[in-house]
Amino acid sequence: MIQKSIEQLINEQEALIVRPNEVDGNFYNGIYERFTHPVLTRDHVPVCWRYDFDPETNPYGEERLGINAVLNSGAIYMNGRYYLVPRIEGNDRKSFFAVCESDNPVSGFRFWDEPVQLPDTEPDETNVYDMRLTQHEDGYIYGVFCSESKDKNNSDLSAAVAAAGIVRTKDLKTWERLPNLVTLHSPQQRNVVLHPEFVDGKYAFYTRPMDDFIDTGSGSGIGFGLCDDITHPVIDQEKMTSIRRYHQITEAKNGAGAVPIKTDKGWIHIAHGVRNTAAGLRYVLYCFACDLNDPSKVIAEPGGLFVGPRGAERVGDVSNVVFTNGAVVNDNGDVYIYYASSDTRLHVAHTTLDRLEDYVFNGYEDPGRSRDCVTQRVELIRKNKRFIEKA
Ligand code: M1P
Repeated sequence: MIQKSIEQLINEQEALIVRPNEVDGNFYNGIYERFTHPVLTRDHVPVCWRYDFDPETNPYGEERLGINAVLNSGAIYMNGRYYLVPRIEGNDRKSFFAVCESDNPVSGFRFWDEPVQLPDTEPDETNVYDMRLTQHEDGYIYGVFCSESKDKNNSDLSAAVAAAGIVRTKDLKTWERLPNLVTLHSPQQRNVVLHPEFVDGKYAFYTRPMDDFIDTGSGSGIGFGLCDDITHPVIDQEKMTSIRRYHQITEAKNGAGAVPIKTDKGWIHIAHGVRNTAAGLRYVLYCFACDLNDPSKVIAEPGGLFVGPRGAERVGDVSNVVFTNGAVVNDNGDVYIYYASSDTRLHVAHTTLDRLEDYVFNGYEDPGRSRDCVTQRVELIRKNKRFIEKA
């Protein structure tokens, strides 16, 4: 039997944390770069969160509170540093949050000493996950996350209710919990994102109306609603923004992802779209932009997927999934998109504001039918001829 010492466990983890993360040279699309290694995995979670180091109570040095996955992460850039608040899922299936910090956007992320202890104001809440971090113009950093409870009105053991939980902080250390968001016309909510600016003097949320815990049912896409008072958050009207469409990547469902990024041309969203397949649901990322003066209005939506699962990313607890709930822009206009693969580990992709804006505003729209897609592609091939001749 091999029994690792505390020192060995700590040293191995340190080597993982400081490992350089290079751009993956096997991938190129001109839009963004992928990286060789994930930025966070279950092995990055401090060993003292998992092992009982007391030989009296743990003579074999066993992992007592194992971690199954580190995935979907909120992200902010603040004072030259990168902060992630990922979803950490224990072996017991319960998720929780923790703050990780680095001065490097693609590696070196270290967990703070202890996980976030959310104020326990929702007695029925069983699970929490997928926090979006919004640096709001009111001066707070808000965390909006899924607050999941058992559906007491349904005898099915798996029946659950998803709501949007809200916390706020100024330092990522002290968290004030606000009441869960109430949407008067939508029974359930997940993937809710707080817009960073006031709209008509109100707090603005991107929502995802759902009839049920998994199926969005009549919910036709990503919604948008305003609320007067964030300390008693109620949305009485939801307008639709980016909607689901037949035979597009959003057919089964979609949801807002990273907090929208402000550019001169509009608010850029990096969201997820889901379609159903014989192998189960397939999640990919896609982009759209909303009007600067009316952030409920979609003004650009390039067709197709922006990031899809590739190679090893395709396999995990929930295979064939990429998902984002955090992206940051640093002082140089670099954009880092933190995305999880297959609900198992967290990666990063890099682009720049200019490239992202070009992709979103000049990308081709999905024409909706194979016939028209061929026409679109043939036009591109013919246009390219003269450039190939010159090359
Ligand atoms: O398993 C894939 C994702 O499923 C959910 O997203 P959605 O509500 O759009 O179906 C979320 O639970 C997310 O955490 C998860 O990654």
